[in-house]
Amino acid sequence: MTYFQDIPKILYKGPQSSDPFTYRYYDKSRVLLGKTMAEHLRWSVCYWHSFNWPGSDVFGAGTFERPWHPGQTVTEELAEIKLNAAFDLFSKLDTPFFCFHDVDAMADFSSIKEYTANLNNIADKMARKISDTGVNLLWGTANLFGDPRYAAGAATNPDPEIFAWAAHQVRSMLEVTHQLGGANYVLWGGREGYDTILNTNLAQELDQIGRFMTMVVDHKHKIGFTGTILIEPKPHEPTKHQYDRDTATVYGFLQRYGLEQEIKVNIEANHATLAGNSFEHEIATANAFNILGSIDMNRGDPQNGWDTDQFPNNVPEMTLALYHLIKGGGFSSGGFNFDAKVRRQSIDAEDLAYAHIGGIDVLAKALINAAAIIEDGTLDSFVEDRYSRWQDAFGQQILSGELSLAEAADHSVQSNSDPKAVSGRQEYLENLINRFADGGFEGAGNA
Ligand code: XUL
Ligand code: CO
Repeated sequence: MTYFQDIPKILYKGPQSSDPFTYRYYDKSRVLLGKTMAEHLRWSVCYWHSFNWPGSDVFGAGTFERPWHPGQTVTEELAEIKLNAAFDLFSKLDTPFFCFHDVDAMADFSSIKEYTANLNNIADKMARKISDTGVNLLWGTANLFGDPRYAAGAATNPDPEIFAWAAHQVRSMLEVTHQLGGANYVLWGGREGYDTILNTNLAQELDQIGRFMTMVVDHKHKIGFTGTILIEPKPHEPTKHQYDRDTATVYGFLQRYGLEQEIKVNIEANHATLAGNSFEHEIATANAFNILGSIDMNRGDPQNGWDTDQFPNNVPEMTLALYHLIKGGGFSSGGFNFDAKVRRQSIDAEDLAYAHIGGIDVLAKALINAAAIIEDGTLDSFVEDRYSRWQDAFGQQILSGELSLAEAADHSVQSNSDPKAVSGRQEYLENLINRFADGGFEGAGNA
């Protein structure tokens, strides 16, 4: 008997189903473009929003009454009640993966020794749960932002003793992630930035975090962890400015510290929009740099300027995201982690089920749409055609470095060329996408 005892096992029943405890689009073994839906989506439920957040906000206390609820000290016993409930929900949703931060799952601690002991304790219990249920770890991470000691950053802290505490947490969680067979390890630099530039030495802090990332990568190789190390970009919140503000910025950072072959990105939809980018821009940018690792799936609210971490519900938007994801080759070690939380008034166990059912169904429907766009091929051949002149001899000479600026310029002068603009066909392409993404395709896709 657990908190989720009244939630049935969620099964695929097709688009006509009106039972809210069914999947209407997520049919895990349905094959699209040569892979099953489960293989494409590799989705995951996160511990922190679904099992730790008490429903509090800056104006009020927690609204959720979970049996393992924090607010009191999290004992070993409470941590175990939470672990059982979490794996019960994972199994009922039939999710292949989950994610957690060290402090999400373990009992509270008051010293570095107790931290280590409590983490190892829960890791042993979790290992048994993983083998009993077959729900695997998509990624592990360490919380380097919650404790007051990290107020001025973890790796970027002015105090090297705090850097060392962060090193201990990351070493420990990297080893636990390895022990649990995790597919990736994530570093989100929640406070690796500044609240005011008045007290901040940017160059110093960047060198500190550059060194930290190198140490993490070295340790990964030392212990034989074969998963991928991921940085999760976010522009701000909780700090005014975060150093890993978006994918392009992270790529520049990785190149500067020689880490671009070692670390990829975990792109979060709501972080992308906070940075002033679209979600699909971030995916396409990561593809262009070959650093797409994994995705934290959620959405913001266009009227709110903060990280609302809502579950996705916009199929046309997700269709574009899925299109770019598949064009980039899809996930290898990564997946879609629902870094999303139910609203503060959604206080019941069943609300957690509805949220995940809706989220994965939106992704499944978007995947069906994106596969149809790719199979149709019109969009892909349009883009290919648009650049086709670069395949000609002159284009190739430019790209291969054969021509200087003057030689490229002389080509123009000598041929007396007068090239004309051609239409970018934006509206035509938007109409094309709507043919697949507005639901009109739904019947055909599911016939
Ligand atoms: C915060 C956020 C984190 C990371 C993991 O905005 O997204 O939950 O995903 O630390
Ligand atoms: Co996230």
